[in-house]
Amino acid sequence: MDVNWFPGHMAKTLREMRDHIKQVDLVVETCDARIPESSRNPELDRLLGTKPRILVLNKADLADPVQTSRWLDYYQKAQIPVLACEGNRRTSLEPLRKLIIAMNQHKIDAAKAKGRLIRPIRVMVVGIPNTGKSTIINALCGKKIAATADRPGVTRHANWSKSGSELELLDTPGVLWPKLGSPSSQRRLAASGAIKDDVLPIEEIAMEVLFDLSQDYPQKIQDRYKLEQLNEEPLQLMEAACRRRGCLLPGNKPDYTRFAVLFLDELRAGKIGRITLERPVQS
Ligand SMILES: Nc1nc2c(ncn2[C@@H]2O[C@H](COP(=O)(O)OP(=O)(O)O)[C@@H](O)[C@H]2O)c(=O)[nH]1
Ligand SMILES: [Mg+2]
Repeated sequence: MDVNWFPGHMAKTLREMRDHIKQVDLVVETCDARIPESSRNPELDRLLGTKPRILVLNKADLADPVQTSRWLDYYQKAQIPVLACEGNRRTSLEPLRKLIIAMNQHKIDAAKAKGRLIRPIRVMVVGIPNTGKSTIINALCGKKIAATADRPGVTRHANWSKSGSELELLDTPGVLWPKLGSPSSQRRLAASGAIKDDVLPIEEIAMEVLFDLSQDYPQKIQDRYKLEQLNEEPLQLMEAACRRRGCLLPGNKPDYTRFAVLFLDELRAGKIGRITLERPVQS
C-alpha cells in the first residue's frame, strides 16, 4: 500500500496538542478494541510524556469479548490504566468517569484542604481517527456537542465541552503517524475505518482481512457468506464470497471492488459478529 495517510492537518493537530498538554490534568487515549495495538499512535508517547493517561479500548461491543479481556490483562500488566468502553452507551462510560476522578483525587483533596474552589478536571481526548473520541465526549456530556461520523476526519478543530461540574473535555482531531506499522497492521487499520477509503486499495485490504478472519473466526465467515468450505487461498476465498453475494460483472466475472465495499461496510458495522483482528503477544 502506498498512500498518504499523514495529511498536513495532522501535523498541525500534533503541534496544537503539544500546546494543550500543559493545560490538562489527564489524557484519555482512545483505540479500537478490535485492533488495540495497530490503532495506537506511537508518536503519542513522546508527545504526552509523563502526563497521566487512561487507555480506552473503545467499540468493545464490536470486539471479541475473550480477546478484549486478554488485552485488558496485557495493558494492566504493563501498568497502563485501561478500560474497555462502548462510546455510544453512556452507562459503559461510568467507570471511565470514575477513574478520571480517582486519578485526580489528590488535586481535589489539596484544593479542598486549602479552602480553594475545586475546578473541573481537564481532560484531553486523543487517538487515531474514527476511534470514537467525539462519541465518548458527547456521551459523557449528555448531549451532542461534538460532530461524529463513521469516517475519519470529521473533527477538524480542538473543542472544549463540559461534563457536569467535574470534567472539562477537549476533543481533538484524530492523528495517524507518518510511518504506520507492518503491512498487515496497516490493513487492519484501514479495515477498521481509520483511513479514508478513497486513498486505499480496498480490494487488497478486503481480501487479506477476509482471509485472516477465515482463519481466526471460520464459522462466522462461513455463516455470513454462506460458504460450505473456506478456501485456503485468499483470492479464491474472496472470489467465492463475491459470487455468493452476487457481486458480478458482465460475463459472470467477480466484481471485487463492489464486494470490497460491501465487506468493509459489514465488518465496520459489526455484521460479521464480534471480532478482534489482533491478539496480545503473551509475555
Ligand atoms: N459500535 C460502536 N460504534 C461506535 C462506538 N464509539 C463510536 N462509534 C461510532 O464510530 C464512529 C466514529 O466515531 P467518532 O466519535 O466520530 O470518532 P472520532 O473520529 O474518534 O471522533 C461513529 O459512527 C460512532 O457512532 C462504540 O463504542 N461502538
Ligand atoms: Mg471526532
